Amino acid sequence: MFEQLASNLRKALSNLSGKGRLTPEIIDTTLRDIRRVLLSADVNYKVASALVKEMSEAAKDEKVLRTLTPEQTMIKVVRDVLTGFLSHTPLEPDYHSFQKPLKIMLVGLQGSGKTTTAAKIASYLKTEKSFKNPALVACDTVRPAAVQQLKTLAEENGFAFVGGKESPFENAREALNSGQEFDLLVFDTQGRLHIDDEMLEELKKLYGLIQPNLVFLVIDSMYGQEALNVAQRFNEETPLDGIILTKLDGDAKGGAAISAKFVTGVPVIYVSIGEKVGDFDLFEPERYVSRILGMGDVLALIKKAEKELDAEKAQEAQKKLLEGKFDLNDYLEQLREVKKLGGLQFILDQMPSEFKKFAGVVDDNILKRTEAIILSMTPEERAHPEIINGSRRERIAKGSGTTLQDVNQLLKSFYEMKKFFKKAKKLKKRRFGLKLPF
Ligand SMILES: Nc1nc2c(ncn2[C@@H]2O[C@H](COP(=O)(O)OP(=O)(O)OP(=O)(O)O)[C@@H](O)[C@H]2O)c(=O)[nH]1
Ligand SMILES: [Mg+2]
Repeated sequence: MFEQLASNLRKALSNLSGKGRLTPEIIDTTLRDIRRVLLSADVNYKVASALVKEMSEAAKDEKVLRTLTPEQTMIKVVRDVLTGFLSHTPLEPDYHSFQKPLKIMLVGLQGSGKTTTAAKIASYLKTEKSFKNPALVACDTVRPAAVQQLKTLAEENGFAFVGGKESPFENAREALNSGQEFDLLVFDTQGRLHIDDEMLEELKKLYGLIQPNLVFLVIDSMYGQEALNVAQRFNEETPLDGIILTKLDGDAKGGAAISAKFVTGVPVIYVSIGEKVGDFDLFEPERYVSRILGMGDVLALIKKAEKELDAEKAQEAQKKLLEGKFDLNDYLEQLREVKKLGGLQFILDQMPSEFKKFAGVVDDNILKRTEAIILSMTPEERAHPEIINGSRRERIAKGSGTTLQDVNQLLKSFYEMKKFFKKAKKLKKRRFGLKLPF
């Protein structure tokens, strides 16, 4: 997958090997190469520029991971920026939040892979999301071969098939009104070589009739970023929920995958990587970027360095805590670290029982609010919370969109925690090996 892009990126980064230090000049030269590589992979030029700019800032800021070489540091920067750029949450829709039957409509140009994708997504939802009784519905009835293709796919995979009528509307209606217990309906639609008014008109009508829960645009990645230009038109008639990129097993350059979200405003949710029904996968930016960078060893090393840094930071904070020098800035930083580590509840669960009393204080749901409150304070207030009087508290509550009570509660918890950790200093001496959460 994306062999050319991967090998060119690696080449650009390997120019750094043997360099002792990352100077701004070296960063600029490397990023110029990377920009060229991205453009030659058919990445939209605005996207390439935005990525390189972000990488440049990140690289110049990247002084913390002392254990990494310049080459490894740049790999980390490229990985972080690309991953961040492609990320979206949630990774895929919460399928069970919709009423049954779930209705999915597939749209896209001719030959993009809609019909095969109909079977692929039904199979995916059956195995991964425990849908039990999917039906494939033929709304592309112009060519008899198209109906037969979907029917065969349904039979081969044990799905129901609705497509006996000549009109796509009648087939759609039959599926919607079927007394059968389908929990998933996948509507395959007609594709044209070019997007035209007649096609859009039919899709719009079908959309109105089906009222799908989700519409996926199927895009052939071999067409590069060119293929993305149609998204806007489709989006106007049939509001899109996500993109399915097909034919990633071919020698697609990668541009469509990287540019898709930026150009269309809709994220890539799934990729198709072959003709078989099982050749279908969730698009996970982190995994995808690792694969492009293809440097398993280095990426593992980066992860280790990051962990060491986390451990170093945690130790520093712990020291401050025990010395009673812990302020709201540290508190905020720790909350963020903890969020990264999998949430407070997870950490609390591993703690000795003395810490359980903080369960309320450290509720993960409160984390966001706490962050907002602390960010609404001035630097002086964060460093010296004792100066926060009644009127300042009110201003902070207003600024953070919370209530005075929330602010009071946070400060109270903070003081309690600080007091507790002063005591914990003695406790730590007694209980050798006690690990503090902060
Ligand atoms: N190698 C490869 N081939 C694919 C993939 N997805 C689809 N194809 C092939 O691409 C061709 C077109 O796929 P279809 O599913 O028929 O495309 P479509 O969008 O329904 O086409 P129309 O109905 O003509 O608009 C078929 O030969 C598929 O087997 C993929 O991920 N990899
Ligand atoms: Mg088709």
